[in-house]
Amino acid sequence: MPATAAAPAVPEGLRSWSVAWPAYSPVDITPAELRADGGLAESVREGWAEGATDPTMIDFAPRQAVALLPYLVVDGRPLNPIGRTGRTGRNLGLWGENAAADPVVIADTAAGPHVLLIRRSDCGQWAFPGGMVDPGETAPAALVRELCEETGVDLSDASPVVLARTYVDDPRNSDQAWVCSTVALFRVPVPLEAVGSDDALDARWFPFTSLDRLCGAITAEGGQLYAAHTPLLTTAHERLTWDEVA
Ligand code: RP5
Repeated sequence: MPATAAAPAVPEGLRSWSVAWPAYSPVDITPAELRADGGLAESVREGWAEGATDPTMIDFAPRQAVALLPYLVVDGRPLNPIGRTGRTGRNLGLWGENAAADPVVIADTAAGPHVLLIRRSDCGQWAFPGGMVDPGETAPAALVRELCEETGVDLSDASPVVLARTYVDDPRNSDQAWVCSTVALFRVPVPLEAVGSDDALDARWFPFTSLDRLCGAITAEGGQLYAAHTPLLTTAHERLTWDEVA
């Protein structure tokens, strides 16, 4: 993940696009490799990102029709459905919504539930072994592909439970490009062997009797939880608690 410039804080009352804010001046987070004046780097031409440097050249109607979260397009520009972020431009593969898939893999051990996380190579933080849904791919297929690519764990025969289709507060989000994810729960009886690979530096099972316990285990070894996944972990833990009492 290329470094993102510090964005000006957006006061809660000015977040909505329906509130006028003439002085709004978001910081442009487009990295050099996605800029027209950077000539579009080789990696872009090879396909990790779409080549358009101007979102107004894109027909968003087909994308809006399949978006996880509805969004508006005004003057040819897609508008982040949660409102102003303080950042403009694009630091993701697509303008508008970038669909991700995040597998929450839980091992039900005698010592309580453990969750499988990977250490991201871009920021070094611990996160779900998720990733972007490829063009033409379904979210269920992306869930098992990303899990297998990043940890070596193959759960292609499992039947996951979808926990959420939700916005992700990814640090690469801007007013015109953002991440939404299909988050699904996989339960396995024992911690399966997991090895960090692809863009994961490491893969590890962490105790998940509570979010505090998980954070404690991560910080005890000098690590950090990927903050954008905290709300997703909360949802997952609520589901585990619900399954226990149901
Ligand atoms: C997060 O980034 C998503 O929740 C998903 O885990 C991940 C997708 O981006 P890459 O890992 O492909 O960079 O926003």
